Amino acid sequence: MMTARTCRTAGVLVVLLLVGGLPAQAGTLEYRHGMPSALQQEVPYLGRQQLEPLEDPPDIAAAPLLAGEPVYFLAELGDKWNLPFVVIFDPEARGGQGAIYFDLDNDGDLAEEQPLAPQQWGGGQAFGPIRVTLERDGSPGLYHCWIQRQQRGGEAGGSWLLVPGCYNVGEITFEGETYRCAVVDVNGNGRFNDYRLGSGDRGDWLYVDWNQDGEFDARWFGGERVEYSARYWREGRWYRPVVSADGCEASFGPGDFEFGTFITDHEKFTVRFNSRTGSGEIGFEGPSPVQVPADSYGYANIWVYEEDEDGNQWQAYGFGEPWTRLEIMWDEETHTEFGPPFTARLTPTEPGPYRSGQTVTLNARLRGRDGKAYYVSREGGRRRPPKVVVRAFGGKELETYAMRRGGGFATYTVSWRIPESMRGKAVVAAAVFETGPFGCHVEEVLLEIK
Ligand SMILES: [Ca+2]
Ligand SMILES: [Ca+2]
Ligand SMILES: [Ca+2]
Ligand SMILES: [Ca+2]
Repeated sequence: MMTARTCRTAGVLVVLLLVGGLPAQAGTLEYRHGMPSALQQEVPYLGRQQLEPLEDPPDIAAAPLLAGEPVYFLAELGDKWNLPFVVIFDPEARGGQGAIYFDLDNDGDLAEEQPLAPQQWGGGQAFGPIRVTLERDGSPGLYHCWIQRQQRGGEAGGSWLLVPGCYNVGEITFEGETYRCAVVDVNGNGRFNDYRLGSGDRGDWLYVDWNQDGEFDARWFGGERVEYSARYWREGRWYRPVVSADGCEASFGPGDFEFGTFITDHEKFTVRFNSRTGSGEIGFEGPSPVQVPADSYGYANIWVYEEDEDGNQWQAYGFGEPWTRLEIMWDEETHTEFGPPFTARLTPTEPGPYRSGQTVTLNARLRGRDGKAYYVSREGGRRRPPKVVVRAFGGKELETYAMRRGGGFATYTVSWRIPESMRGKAVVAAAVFETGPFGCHVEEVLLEIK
């Protein structure tokens, strides 16, 4: 019989340090579990794993006595090489209240499992707590989670989630200082040390109370959320974060990587790159040049900052396709261009010539030199949509129309009913964005109207 292990006590850690040679700065975190709503008072986000109903029942040894038409799920928890856990939802159990059966010992026998009744939580139902022993890096430990059903407007199925009912909290040492930290299983797979590997993927988080105000700031960048990765950048230096799979230990080691030099012509910027070799996402700030661990990266998110003549701070945020690849080679320089000066492009969704009275849809985007779409905003201000300006060919301004957001990331659109007055004319249309101190080239389109 194995003994389930929760996080080690300080006394046990001392012994392990002598025997196992763990890094001396390894913190020992305390495992907390409970209702997610209660846990979120300390940790803003606990994570989730989306559960998809299976089309066919999985191969199981024994089923519980079911009252209704069951829905089957597989939940991935613990070590990657373990079989997923079988979950059964019986909508008619407990007099029509519904119940969840979770194969706690993962032996395919669900007849032996106790039905879990729903509790109302978070605008839906939550079944739990599920208290399961997981193997993580080969050692067994306790993990608490809930199965949540989110239903909108009484829809029959709804969406199903596995929500962690736990996190680990304690202290971490960084540059000789001690900070409060929490380790969160954001992708809800029972392990606390997953890297984010691509844009459609999620990794786990380490919260560090950097400003020591007793709270974890969940803002995405510049906050206190460390997206767990093999490399971590803070105030111009790189570190090697280490979190154990069970989330009980967290430390920052020295960032003794092989570096290349990243060069761009922006004075102030922030970028996030996905590693294409499986080391997780990294983020760092300019000015250029920056020493960056040698790796093959894909661009994920980019921010460029500039100040205008009146001292206002402006920000351009770029994301999405094209998924540019960037190779940072050891001891070599990599020059790259992104962000402004922008190109403002207006695209009619159907080809001309057009008729007066016809309604044409015009889309506009602001593209950076990397080809990505960008949003531009002034600090403290709102993102202003662009205007479409229509001019007579080679002449004066005829009409101006306000655009609205729509049709994808950083895309604006307007449905333009071509006025009678433009019949038989060739006009020029362009999208005019507010780009503050950022340079912008406006591309005009010629529209021939019959
Ligand atoms: Ca059993
Ligand atoms: Ca079982
Ligand atoms: Ca995880
Ligand atoms: Ca804080």
